[in-house]
Amino acid sequence: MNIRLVADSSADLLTFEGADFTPVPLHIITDDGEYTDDAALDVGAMVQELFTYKGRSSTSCPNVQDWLDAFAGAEAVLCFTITSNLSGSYASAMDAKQEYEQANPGAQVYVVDSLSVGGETRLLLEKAAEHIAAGDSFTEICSAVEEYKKSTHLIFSLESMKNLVNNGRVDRVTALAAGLLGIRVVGQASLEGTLEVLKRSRGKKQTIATLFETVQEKGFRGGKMRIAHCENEEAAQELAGMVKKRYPLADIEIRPCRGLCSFYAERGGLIIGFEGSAWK
Ligand code: X90
Repeated sequence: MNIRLVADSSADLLTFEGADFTPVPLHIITDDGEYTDDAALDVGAMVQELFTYKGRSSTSCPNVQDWLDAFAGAEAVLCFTITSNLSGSYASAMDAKQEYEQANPGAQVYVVDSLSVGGETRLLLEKAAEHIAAGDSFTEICSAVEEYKKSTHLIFSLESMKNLVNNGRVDRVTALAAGLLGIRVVGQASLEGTLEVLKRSRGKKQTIATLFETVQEKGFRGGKMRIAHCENEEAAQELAGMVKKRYPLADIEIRPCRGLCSFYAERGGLIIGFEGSAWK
């Protein structure tokens, strides 16, 4: 049985080597128009335009039809969404699952609520791909992913939370307590899939040290780490270097954020998914 992997664009993936993979874009909307977070999006140009743009901006998640189009023709689908606590993506994927299974008797769709974004979702996809390659059954693969999710984490550092606050994805009190201006915030995707501020830091060096300290506190001991950055490759490399020095065998990959994550993380942001200890 062929199993298709599907993920919304919060996972920052356009392709997935060795798997039947279909990405589904979210959208970034301004008064001037709309950016679709797909392979055709020029992320750098979008970040630059948004940097000088003064009007309103927001995002929207895939609708049921978008998901149905991605499922089309598949016998079995493993679908990954951004955290259901900050987006409607999971809810519309669940509606699409129901519709697809009704319209295609025998077809199976399993929707994974990543409770996260970016690199953590990517780790879940990698786990699924591993089990698909091993020839495991659909049920086995789904439970392996859910089991793995119990010990994967996501932390981030942000130089601005403007778009997160303006779109109600983090409450104003949290943002103000964190300090909106001039202070970098280090936080995590909480167990419930919300944005939780953990620490504040000043300056680039301190931020990277804080990130390194935080991954270790959360149980990273040299396993997989997936770093995404919004126009901050240098900081991503520095963090990777620090991790490699302590854990030479760590499996680290760095990539730029695509549109959705760039919109919310903003210039300078780092988003890090990694293997740690089990959530308690
Ligand atoms: O449905 C939509 O319009 C999408 C809403 C997405 C809201 C949050 C995106 C966060 C992107 C920012 C740093 C990581 C935060 C992790 C929190 C779980 C990345």
